[in-house]
Amino acid sequence: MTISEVRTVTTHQRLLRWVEECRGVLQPAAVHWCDGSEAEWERLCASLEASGTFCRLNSALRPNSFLARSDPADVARVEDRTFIASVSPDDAGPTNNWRDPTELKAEMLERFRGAMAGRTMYVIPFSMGPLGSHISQIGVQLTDSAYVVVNMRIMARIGDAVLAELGDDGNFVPCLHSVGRPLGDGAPELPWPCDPENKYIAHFPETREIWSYGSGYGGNALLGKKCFALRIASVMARDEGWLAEHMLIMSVTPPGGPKHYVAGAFPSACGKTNMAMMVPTLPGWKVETVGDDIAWMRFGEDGRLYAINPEHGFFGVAPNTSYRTNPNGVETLWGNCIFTNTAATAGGDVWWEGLTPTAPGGLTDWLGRPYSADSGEPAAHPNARFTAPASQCPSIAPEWEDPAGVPISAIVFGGRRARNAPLVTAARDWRHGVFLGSILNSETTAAAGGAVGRVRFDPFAMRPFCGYNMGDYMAHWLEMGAARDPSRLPRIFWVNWFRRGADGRFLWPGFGDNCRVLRWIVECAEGRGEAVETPLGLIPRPGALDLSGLRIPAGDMDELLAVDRDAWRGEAELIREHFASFGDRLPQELWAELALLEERLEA
Ligand code: O2Y
Ligand code: MN
Repeated sequence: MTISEVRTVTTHQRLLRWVEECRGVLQPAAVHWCDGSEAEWERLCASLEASGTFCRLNSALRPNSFLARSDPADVARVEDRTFIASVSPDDAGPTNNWRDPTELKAEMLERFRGAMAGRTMYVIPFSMGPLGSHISQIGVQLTDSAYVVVNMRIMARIGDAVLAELGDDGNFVPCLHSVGRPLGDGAPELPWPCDPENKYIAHFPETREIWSYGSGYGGNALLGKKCFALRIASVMARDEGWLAEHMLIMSVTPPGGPKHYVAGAFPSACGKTNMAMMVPTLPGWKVETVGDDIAWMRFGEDGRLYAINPEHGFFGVAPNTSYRTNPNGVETLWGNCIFTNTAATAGGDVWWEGLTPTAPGGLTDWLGRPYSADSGEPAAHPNARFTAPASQCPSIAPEWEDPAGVPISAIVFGGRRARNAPLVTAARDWRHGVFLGSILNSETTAAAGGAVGRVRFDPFAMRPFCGYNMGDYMAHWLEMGAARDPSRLPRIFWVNWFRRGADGRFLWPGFGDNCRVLRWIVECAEGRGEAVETPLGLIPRPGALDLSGLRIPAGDMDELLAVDRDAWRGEAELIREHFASFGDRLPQELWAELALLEERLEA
């Protein structure tokens, strides 16, 4: 294809030049501009079946759906191969892997040279957020993976409509991706091509570019998600005065209204997708889903913070998604889905641990082997995923694609803590809320490997996803709330669903009963939540949490809400170390908040 042939697709000169330049380096056999149509989906899925990447599921059980099994060496995001290549190492900060951008580009160019030989280079114009929203952004991903194209079609708005929106000179983030396995010289095609020994997930924040090489999986390869919507967007948000956050967005409506919108940041393995799709246990209360992973937020002229979900689908972790933990999640998956690394049933459907209490007979595991429960191994990979259209979620909010966004009443930070962190704490004001976000932490679980129960700070649940120095990021949060009418700002909270008693039992039932905490949160947002002071923040006054229909012993409730002074003196020491790791990039206001916490602990 020559440049004149593609002119019919777009007249955007910068885009055409970039595609041509990349074609020259990557040397694909063909270039395909994705139009995002149903016919294109069908063609690509058929080609993925032919290459052995996809196995079509039984159409009677799960129409228009496919199972992919990845290379066992390409099963998750790779944080140690994720780079922030800012000009100065200090601009990447202590939580990121820094590389010099010139050196990294030279090194990666050697990998990219000829990397698409024998393959098609797909050009995917995509919009993060509804087309036409002033909060949305456009990207263009080049990839040699048809699997990536069909996943991107679910996760983002792609194709001709996006090119139309881009026009002749619209701005876009260039995202370059290759699985790193050229075909040629007799190299055989593989069901899951990749270059597992040489993965690079690189971000160039100053030039707002993404280069990904060697992996075909999830966050490494679907570049609109973590790479663009969080790492690069966080930099854009800093520069342009908005927020790009690792947050779910949900609505909460009491009987008789009014509807409130809540955004929530939780580190991995804390049940964010389940919470976004919660079925509330309080009679007459309604929860709807706007997004399960990412929120982009800008202040409106009325002084309120408006959020959109920049995504169009869910890339959810399958294991432990069940009718008990997330009925709306399970219902979302009725068809039009891609499953990656789940087990397969004898009847041509998918299965994973936790979906049903026991494994059905005749399973094939995620590696394609006959499964035996006696093996002690799981049938599905623990990071097995579903890619599902958000529109299919029974709890999706009718306004989830509103280009104006939804006004946020409350922001909730949550971690997994067996001890010390109360069920819910309200911040006194924005600055104190930013402090609570900055000290967000979670205990490592057995599933994550390494030491169990070790506290890991994950400020704002953004540790793996902030594209710049986390100290500057905290300063940006402070600045966003400064000089704004406090009565229009969202109230900020910290929650912990995972506190355990001395006997190791979870003290709080969680799941749909979390709406009881949400009830208090929206009451606080309306200025009528009844609260008492603790050194950490405000907790519900005894009796202020609606526990009707629950049988929780009073002693358990006391323990759930307790702020133990001795334990928090220890926590304050850990916070001091955490803050010190950011050196002079840690805003003084946060040191001041720590000093206030320490003072209150001694009062
Ligand atoms: O392992 C991956 O590539 C996916 S990671 C992911 C996917 C969806 C939502 N959140 C995450 C995450 O790591 O936070
Ligand atoms: Mn996430």
